[in-house]
Amino acid sequence: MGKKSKNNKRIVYYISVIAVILLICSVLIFLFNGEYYDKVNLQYGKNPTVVNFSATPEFCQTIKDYDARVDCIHKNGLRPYAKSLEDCRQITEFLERTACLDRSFHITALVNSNISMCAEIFEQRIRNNCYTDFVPLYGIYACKLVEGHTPEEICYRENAVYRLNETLCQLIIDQFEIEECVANVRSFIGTKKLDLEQCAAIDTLEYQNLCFYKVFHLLGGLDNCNNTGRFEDRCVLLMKFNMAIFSRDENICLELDDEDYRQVCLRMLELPMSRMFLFDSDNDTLSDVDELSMRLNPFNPDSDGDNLMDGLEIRQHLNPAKNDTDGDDIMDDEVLKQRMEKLNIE
Ligand SMILES: [Ca+2]
Ligand SMILES: [Ca+2]
Ligand SMILES: [Ca+2]
Ligand SMILES: [Ca+2]
Repeated sequence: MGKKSKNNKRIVYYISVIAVILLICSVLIFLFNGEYYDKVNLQYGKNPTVVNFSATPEFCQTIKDYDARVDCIHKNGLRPYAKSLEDCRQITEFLERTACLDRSFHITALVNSNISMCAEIFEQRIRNNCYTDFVPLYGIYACKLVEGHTPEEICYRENAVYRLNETLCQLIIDQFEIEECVANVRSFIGTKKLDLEQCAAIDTLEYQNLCFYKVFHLLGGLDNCNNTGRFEDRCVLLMKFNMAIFSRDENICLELDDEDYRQVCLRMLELPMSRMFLFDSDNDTLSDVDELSMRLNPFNPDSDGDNLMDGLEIRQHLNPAKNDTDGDDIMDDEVLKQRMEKLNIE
């Protein structure tokens, strides 16, 4: 009897060991597959830095950074590859070697959960992205390693978004960035809860739009817009616009109820895929698509007529849809003039 139970114990032990090995293998396959990487980045609403994984065209189009998007489209469908550090070191051309090593360090750091390896990355942007990718594990410790003021703030924002906790946005110094961060967190919460009312309550129109878009999509897209109550029109508009762009179907553009959306849609179909999301019809440095999402006029560089271009207002943290952002009876152009004079004096 004793021998039998000893044998049983041994079998259970071997089965457990095999199960653990299988589990580790599947995790590694999952990580190397790149999906983890892309999803982690997307999850934070951030541009993936490495996009040569087997991404879908839809995924590629969600990447904001122009070069990364083009790269993604070109490489779409190809198997991912991250050469080993040794292979990278064999490359004679300096830039190519550095890029290869950076990519390899980045992936190896993530796969081995080794944040210190990020320090080996040559290019600052990729190095910062590497640190930021450790937010889920290390929280703001990862942000502290990021170099430069803006990337640090972006990292804090990602930390807040990852934890779906808007109070963490207060780590950011700039008031405008705090508001962006809060809107970003709320947009993720709205998406997670599939709560359209929550989306509607977001002040920052860009994030409000993003929240709506994602929830409509998750609720079943165009076919289910009739279940979205008072948001039905918006659902139809966003889903149809999206469908027209991706199927490059002019007829769907023409069905759009909103004049700006219709015009931008037709315009986009005249452009190659790689340019259509960046195209800026009125040259105010905001793309047509961004203007739609902020409900600005894509064909008028100064939507609110206060003599300041839409793009300039965004960069100066003024409201491009109001000629007096804070309602203190001092017009935005005067506010900017005063700021400039102050800078000249100091
Ligand atoms: Ca524009
Ligand atoms: Ca404009
Ligand atoms: Ca303006
Ligand atoms: Ca304004």
